[in-house]
Amino acid sequence: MSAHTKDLRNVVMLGHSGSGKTTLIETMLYEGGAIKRRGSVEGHNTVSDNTDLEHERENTIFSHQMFVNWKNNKINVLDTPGFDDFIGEVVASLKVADTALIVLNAASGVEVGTELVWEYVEKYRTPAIFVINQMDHPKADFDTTLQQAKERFGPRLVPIQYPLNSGGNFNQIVDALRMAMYEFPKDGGKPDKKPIPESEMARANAMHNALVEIAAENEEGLMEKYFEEGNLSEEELAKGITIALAHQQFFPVFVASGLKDMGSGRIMGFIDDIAPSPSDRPNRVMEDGSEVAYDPADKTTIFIYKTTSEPQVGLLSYFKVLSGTVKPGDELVNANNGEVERIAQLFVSEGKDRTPVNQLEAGDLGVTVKLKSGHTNNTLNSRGVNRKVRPMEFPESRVRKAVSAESTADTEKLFAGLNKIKEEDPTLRLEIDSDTHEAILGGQGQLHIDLVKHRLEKEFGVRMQMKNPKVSYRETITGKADADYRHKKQSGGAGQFGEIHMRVENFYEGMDDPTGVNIRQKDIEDLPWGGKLAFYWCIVGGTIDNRYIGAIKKGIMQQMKNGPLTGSPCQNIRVSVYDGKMHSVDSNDISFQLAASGAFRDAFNRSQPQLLEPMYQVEILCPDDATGDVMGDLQTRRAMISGMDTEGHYQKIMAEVPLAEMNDYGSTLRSITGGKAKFTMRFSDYQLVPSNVQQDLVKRHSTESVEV
Ligand SMILES: Nc1nc2c(ncn2[C@@H]2O[C@H](COP(=O)(O)OP(=O)(O)OP(=O)(O)O)[C@@H](O)[C@H]2O)c(=O)[nH]1
Ligand SMILES: [Mg+2]
Repeated sequence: MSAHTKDLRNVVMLGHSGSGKTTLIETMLYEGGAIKRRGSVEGHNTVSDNTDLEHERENTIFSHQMFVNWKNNKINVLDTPGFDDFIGEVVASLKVADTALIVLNAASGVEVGTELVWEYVEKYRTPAIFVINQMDHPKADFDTTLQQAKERFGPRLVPIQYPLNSGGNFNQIVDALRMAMYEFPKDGGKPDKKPIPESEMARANAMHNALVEIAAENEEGLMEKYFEEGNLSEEELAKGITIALAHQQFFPVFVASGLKDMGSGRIMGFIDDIAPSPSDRPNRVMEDGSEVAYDPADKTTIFIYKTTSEPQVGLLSYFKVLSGTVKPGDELVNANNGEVERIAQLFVSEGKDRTPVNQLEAGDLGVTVKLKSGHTNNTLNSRGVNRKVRPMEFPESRVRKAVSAESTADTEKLFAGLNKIKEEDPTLRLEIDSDTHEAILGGQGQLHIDLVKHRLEKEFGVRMQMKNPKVSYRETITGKADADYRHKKQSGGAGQFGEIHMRVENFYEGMDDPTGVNIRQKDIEDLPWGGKLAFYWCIVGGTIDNRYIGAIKKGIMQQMKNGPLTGSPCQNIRVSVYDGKMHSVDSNDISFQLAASGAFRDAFNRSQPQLLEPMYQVEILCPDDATGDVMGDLQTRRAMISGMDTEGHYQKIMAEVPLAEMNDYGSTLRSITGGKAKFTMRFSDYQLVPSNVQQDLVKRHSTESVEV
């Protein structure tokens, strides 16, 4: 249950939804003796997919940590969801894995989920093994799948195996590393190892030679020997490809049917012999640039990559031991918040179950409970050590919804629940929009957000609503105008008097100072909502006293905060106050504040006011044959296409799209491409709203008299 560092293998299972990851893991656990019976996803009894939500959907939603012993090693296996709504689980699991097992469905080839995980495998530089799975499927096509994968992921993808048959008859695999043929019994399990049929020798030899070359290229001395003798021993071959795999020079391809229990044993054997143990991986670089090796004799450091909670238990913190050996009773200091934590109990995870262990060495994965604040991305160290792991970065939200509760009591429950769920799910964002004052929940997709709502209602008993958020517009001007404004009030008591002459213009960086006026004071200020206000005080001869500058600015800012067009904040405006009048008795701060407000509004309305809207840079990856539909849909969203690129049999489309047009984009994209596309979006800037859209928005604001 616990193993030495060099005997550990940490494997993360990655792939498009439905490629068969969960089923393949179940088979691996069964073959390794970790379970006595194989469960199935549809039977709701697999070790991995073990939550009610997963049973309901028959998909993996959360990552799960399990292990299986194979020969001398302990293989920790992390299952991940294939739906990109749950990409956060993939990011976190990859962070602690030393090898990725990328599962391809032989009946559907490279899918968008494969593309997605490949991006992260490359980013993290994780050694990766491909499995062409579901070879028993009636539509399984090994050659096409392999060809697509090679086209997309490059020549470093080299098959170790190929099947001799497929579909319902699938039961034979030729292995070009072992130079043997595996023949499986009808119900799978342990295969017979047989000689490769004569008719297959040419193909098997060619594949074997390709592997020998990879080995020779990656280990000094082997190349010479290879040239001299024309072959390498089995150990030399293993040594060479171990290095090639560890350095991402080589991505081996295996063949399997997880469902039929064919091929998983050989994959585990390869993980055992060839895949890197944590100590074979490069040292981990900490936030401050220092390095940590997976040394069980060093001081202890653990990194929490995931947390969950359980009703009777509370917080569960899943971690990887980065250094030293952790034991129950250890006191560790959280480098992120200074909290001293006692590791009261130490477990290894077996899906839903946990088994207590006495220690875990560097490189191993485990779980502990009831830490005071052991959250995702936290590093815990022995006293006197101050290592901190660079935090994982999670992708930007792709769906945003305004959330509100149905009563005050529900509001409290809503935010308590959201904060709790957010702790477990770092891809979830919650913010209060400072313009619209709405609580905005950001997630990775409609399904992601729907599940959060489901949990809030079911687990936290919240009655709530979710709707598309209001868009925060900005206002500016494109021309210039002057306005004279007098504020005067003389109804009993003290009067009010202030008169201001001002000019407003569109402001831009590097603009020349105004001419024809005497500049006495100049302030260029950043506005809290973005953009600038350039304020020029050009009063001569004391027509307005300097002491009113503050009040005048306040009056301008009041208008700028609630712009004249739609009540949205104004930005990038230059105001020059160049004349006015004051009254020796009636003038005061409030008079000038109101005069400035009125003057600004008048001048603003006459200087070609313009609404600005937030634009997002959207990047879409879709199969060639869906490009027309995706582009057609983008056109209805006022998108500006900024570039296109080819990636294998996928097209990458880059576009600038107004946020107002991005509502429910993920669902639309999914339906027009049959789930074969993915997208990302990030804020780019504010741009002018087309005049017809502006007219509608202004009209809506004036008739409804609400903020748009
Ligand atoms: N024919 C065939 N079907 C398979 C095989 N492996 C899995 N399946 C089926 O494919 C479906 C999806 O399998 P899963 O194991 O849940 O796939 P997954 O990759 O874990 O999917 P996500 O959790 O959604 O990412 C199930 O109905 C399985 O029974 C296989 O080797 N052959
Ligand atoms: Mg799954």
